[in-house]
Amino acid sequence: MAVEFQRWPKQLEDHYRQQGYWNGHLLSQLLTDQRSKRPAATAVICGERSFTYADLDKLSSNLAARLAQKGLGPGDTAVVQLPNVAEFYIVFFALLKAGVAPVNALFSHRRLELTNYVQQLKPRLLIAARQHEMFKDDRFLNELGHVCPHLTLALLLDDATPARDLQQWLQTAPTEPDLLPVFSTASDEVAFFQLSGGSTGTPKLIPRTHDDYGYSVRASAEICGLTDQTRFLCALPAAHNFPLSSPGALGVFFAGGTVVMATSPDPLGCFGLIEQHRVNMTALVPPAVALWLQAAPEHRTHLASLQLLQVGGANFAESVARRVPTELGCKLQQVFGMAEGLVNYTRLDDPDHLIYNSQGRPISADDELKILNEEGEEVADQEPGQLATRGPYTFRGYYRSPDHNARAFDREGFYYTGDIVQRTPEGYLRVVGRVKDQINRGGEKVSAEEVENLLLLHPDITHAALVAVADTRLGEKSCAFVVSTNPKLRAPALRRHLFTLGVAEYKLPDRVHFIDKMPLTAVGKIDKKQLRAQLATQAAS
Ligand code: J2J
Repeated sequence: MAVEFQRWPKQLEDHYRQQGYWNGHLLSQLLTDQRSKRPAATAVICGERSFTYADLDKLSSNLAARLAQKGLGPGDTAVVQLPNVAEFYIVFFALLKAGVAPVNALFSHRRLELTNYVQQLKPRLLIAARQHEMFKDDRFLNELGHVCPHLTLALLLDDATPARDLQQWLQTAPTEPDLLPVFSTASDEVAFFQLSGGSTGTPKLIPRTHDDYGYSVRASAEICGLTDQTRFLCALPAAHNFPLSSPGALGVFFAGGTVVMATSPDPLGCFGLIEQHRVNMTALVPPAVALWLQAAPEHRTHLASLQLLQVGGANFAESVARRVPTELGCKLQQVFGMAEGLVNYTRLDDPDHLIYNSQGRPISADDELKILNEEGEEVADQEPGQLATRGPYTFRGYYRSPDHNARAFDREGFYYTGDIVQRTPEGYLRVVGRVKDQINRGGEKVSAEEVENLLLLHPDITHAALVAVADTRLGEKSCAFVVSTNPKLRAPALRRHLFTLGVAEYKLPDRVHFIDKMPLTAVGKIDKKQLRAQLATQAAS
């Protein structure tokens, strides 16, 4: 039994294998290879604790074996939510070894997101942390059990009862390992689910196979020059595609280096870790870079070991990009990627104009790109158009979403990214806009439709529209326009409404405008262009 997903056409699969992109390895082999090569080397530093490759391998094997004893294996799924701690990787490898496909929720996700993942995947296993407000007691756990009766096993970081405590499951080897069921997973099956930034009413899950994800990790590690000397600071949420795979922690493990965990990108915490652990590389979103630049003058000596800063996830102004080498004392690499697949990098030896003024070029010679105008025709170099792509590590369909997939892909299997880009004569991309209905809040993606639907659940609201508004710190913030039947309704009550529904805090509208009626387009849809124009005029005045 395996998890269902949309495969690549056979001809492309054969081509990807012939080219060596898909090498037939499971993702867990990244770890088992290093366990053989350098068991005593440090793989992860997490606060006062440090884990060798042998530790990571043993702890993840313990958990994998005990899950297998419970009958979990290929075809099973899991919902996992852990903060930036070493256990995030240990659990990830354990599930890969057991053949259980997890979705790794962000730690900022709350009741609504987790319930949705559980509804979609119907997992038998949940792994979470008691430190999260949702899991302070068992109420939400029980609720999830009602939503999904399959969910029979919950393991929690820092649980008081040994039977449910994740640490116990990691530390204790199975009693009769010889009796373990032997499962086999194929490398072209789903390894795990990535989260889409989303532009639809409900969050979408992205199936990623061992073969496709493994290729993106190995190729990224090579492009970024990772070695066993790499000491990577994971300051973004560990589950996010960027710090996980571009080349991220998995790339570092592939190269035999060390990942240092940070709880957030906060400059002061990170600068201390960089100095203490001689970190030489990290990945940030643009708003965090701005904070680092602000803090750097007084703390420049802490950053002496830092050689490479990767920046991606949202628009990065050229004027800020140019300050990185002089003020932080390291090289800059721009990264334009997406959890759906395609990742672009500026190369380490690129000329300045590309490093500062482009978002890089694709990983693979077999990443196929089309840049299309509104009529669906390919545009010339330098002309803006929507980016569509297919390739050896770009997925072919969201999990169980046939209607949305019919819109997100064309007949040739190209995925429509919703990003407006320009291609330079050198074949590099510049991200210049977006057609998808999403707000990019400094790298955190908010689907307008998702928040609008939640606003409309309020009894006093008849119409709602969420649009982006320019913000100096985050690049964009969200602004909700609402039509209400209750003249006394105020923004705090609306935010409370959303918060009570259990949505992640970053999705709450930063601003709320009450209006009498929505502007409509000729066909009667809400005219978001006009709403954005209103905001722009207000800002200008
Ligand atoms: C402008 N917009 C960007 C950039 C992503 C590496 C890096 C980032 C992500 C990521 C990732 C951008 N400039 N440099 O998965 O592996 C916007 C685009 C894109 C969307 C994807 C990775 N880099 N973006 O951000 O799935 O709109 O992945 O389509 O979170 O972020 O978001 P996400």
